[in-house]
Amino acid sequence: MLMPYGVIGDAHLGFKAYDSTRRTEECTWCFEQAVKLLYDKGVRTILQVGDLIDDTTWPNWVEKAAHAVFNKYSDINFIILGGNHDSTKTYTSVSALDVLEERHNITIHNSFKIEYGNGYIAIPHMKSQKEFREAVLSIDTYADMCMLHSMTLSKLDLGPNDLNIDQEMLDHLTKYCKRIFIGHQHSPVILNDNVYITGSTMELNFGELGPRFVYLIDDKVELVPIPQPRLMKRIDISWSGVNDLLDRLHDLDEQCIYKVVVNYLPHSEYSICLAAIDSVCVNFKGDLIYDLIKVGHEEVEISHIDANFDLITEFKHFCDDHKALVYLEEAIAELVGEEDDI
Ligand SMILES: [Mn+2]
Repeated sequence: MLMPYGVIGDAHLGFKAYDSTRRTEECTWCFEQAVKLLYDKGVRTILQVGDLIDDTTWPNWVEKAAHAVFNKYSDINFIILGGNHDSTKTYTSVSALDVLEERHNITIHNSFKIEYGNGYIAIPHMKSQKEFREAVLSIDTYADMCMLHSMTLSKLDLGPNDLNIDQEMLDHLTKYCKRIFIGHQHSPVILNDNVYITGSTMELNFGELGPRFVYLIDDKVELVPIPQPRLMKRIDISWSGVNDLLDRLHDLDEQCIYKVVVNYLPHSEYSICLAAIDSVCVNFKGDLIYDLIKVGHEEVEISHIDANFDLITEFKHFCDDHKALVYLEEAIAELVGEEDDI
């Protein structure tokens, strides 16, 4: 691989949010900015770490816009990894990603197994955590860089769509690859000098806000911020009537995307709040989503979930704490005894 080269994170081209075509367009705009930033620094090889496209298919107009970028930068060699969004989910049909390979300046790695390129290792999205883990631990070839698409050191109980690289896998990869770039998580994180979670090219939701970067790799790694077309802002309001709500939302900036969260809303005033906020939405030319939280349903902020617990043990503790439930426990034990396959 020729130095310098660049790395770009999840682009999610065709991203659909808030029923906003404007936001979908901005997604392609951010991707183009990312390419341009690297191009202007002399980069002619760009690796993209998965989820270039938001789905296995994309609207015609998004496809055209993406091709316009690839045409404009036709002397860039794009090396693109299959992510969980754009790999062929049914494993039989063709993904829009695979069709992109017909372009002269694009190489796609989307075969559900490890592929070795010129100076790099590509680990695309795979069908199971087991295959992913075995594949990573089987690597015995040295490379300048490795790209993959997964959660990193996650303690979450992952769904079939999420792969996870654990510490053992990461240690193994680090032995063979000088630099590791990981796509999938949308907020960028530098784990150490060698391991980068790239983050997406655009802020995609209110849970993952913050700056976005492209990565310029020469002797060292330089992070270059990607400009964002619109700010995403969250407004928290404790309900104290319609007038107060309308007051707080009267001068919204069209250059922002808002999430309005109304808390402590009495059940009896839900309808009037809904009507008020709908009237704000109708008159606002930007994008706004809202969450109306009734009294007794306060939003729980989850910053960390450790799913390493045993459900039966937890249930036993629960029963111990609630003596009245002891009969239920016995009843369940009896049932389990009767039917082995429960
Ligand atoms: Mn992903």
